[in-house]
Amino acid sequence: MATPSAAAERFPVVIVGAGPAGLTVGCVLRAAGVDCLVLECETRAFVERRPRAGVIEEWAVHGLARRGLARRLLARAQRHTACEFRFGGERYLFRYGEMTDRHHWVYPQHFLVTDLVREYVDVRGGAARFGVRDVRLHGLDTERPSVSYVCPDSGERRVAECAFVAGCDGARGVTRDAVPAGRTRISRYDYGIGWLALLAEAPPSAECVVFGMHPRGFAGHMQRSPEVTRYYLQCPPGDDPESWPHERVWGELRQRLRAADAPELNEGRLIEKRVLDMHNYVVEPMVSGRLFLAGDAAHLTAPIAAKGMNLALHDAFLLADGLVARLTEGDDGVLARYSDTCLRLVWDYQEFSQWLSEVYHGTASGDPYRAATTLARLRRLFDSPVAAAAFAEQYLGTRTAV
Ligand code: RFL
Repeated sequence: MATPSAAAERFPVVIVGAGPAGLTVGCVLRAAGVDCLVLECETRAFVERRPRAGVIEEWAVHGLARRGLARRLLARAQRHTACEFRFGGERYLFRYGEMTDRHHWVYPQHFLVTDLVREYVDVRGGAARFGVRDVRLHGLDTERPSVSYVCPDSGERRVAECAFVAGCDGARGVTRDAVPAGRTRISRYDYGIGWLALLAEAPPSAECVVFGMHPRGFAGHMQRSPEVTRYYLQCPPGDDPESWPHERVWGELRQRLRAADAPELNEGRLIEKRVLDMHNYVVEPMVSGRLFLAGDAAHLTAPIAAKGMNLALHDAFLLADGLVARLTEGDDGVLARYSDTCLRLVWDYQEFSQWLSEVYHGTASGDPYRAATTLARLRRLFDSPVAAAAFAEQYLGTRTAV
């Protein structure tokens, strides 16, 4: 049992979690002169190396740039203007850049987290405690909530008093569970499929993102950097990554991504191999008392449509702007609308994820009816300009404004 320490510290805002959401909130608060404390259960070195997302939407990069947070990203990220679908042994290039004059950015999530930690701690002088244990929230329905945690070095329990708590601790965090029972509704959706998520020490094997729809299951190819490529293989949920040795992985990738005139895959050592069970959830409302949830703590979208980090940034921009307005001008308007505004986009992206999931997985469902309707959806993308424009809008998130 940790010993409580004597004096409580005081910050206007305590942020739990140093992922894209928490760090973005912290950076914006610091730029506005609002003090805050970031509490993170992992070490700084760990969060700066944890590979995850890569695809960032254009509006999100504009949002980061407007807040002075995209300098390194804009210097290093790749600009993507097309994706490729492979089905029936053929390749179909979807040139959304030509169609819309818009693009995606590809920048590994841990690069962005590294940039944000540096900006928050080293440039904007934000307080952060890494490696903390057993974070607990107290008094969320009062005007003076607090967050306590166990300090990794001393083993002492420390207390940070505040006016607001930002719950940015991801899908496995503790802040969501601090909401009293019955205050929020959690809607869940389980796709009933798994993805073997792989990182290969190999250059990309195509110039853009590739989606392979194959009777053996979906396969995906996504560049991360000139040296590292992310691949996905559909597998049973709960499958053991150890049952996927090197030869089996590359054999399946070659089969599922095979198409006329497609270049051979560049094979390389697999540096990450984990099974993700595809499921989503949404917490409504995203606020309880003085606790504001943001990012994966509030909603999870399986990486099917590459939306999770984008949604986390959308929440973070709104939450940070709302906290700044409240704490510097006494204006409650943005915070009052926070949950409703975020949830509109969250549900829009959830719906697109479901639609896209059927496109990816229908072919391998074993059900000839679903396989045929999947093919009809895919063909429509290439023979109906209206269907193509609708897909591009959702894939790029071009209606999103921050
Ligand atoms: P994060 O990034 O999970 O950060 C939460 C932080 O909180 C810490 N934490 C705690 N700290 C203190 N006390 C506790 N009790 C704590 N519990 C947890 C954690 O250590 C962590 O540092 O949440 P955030 O900020 O909401 O960001 C969400 C994104 O990370 C997530 O949505 C994306 O990674 C999803 N995702 C993708 N999103 C995209 O927009 N585009 C993509 O291309 C994309 N690809 C992906 C993805 C997620 C993937 N995985 C691993 C599920 C690809 C993959 C494989």
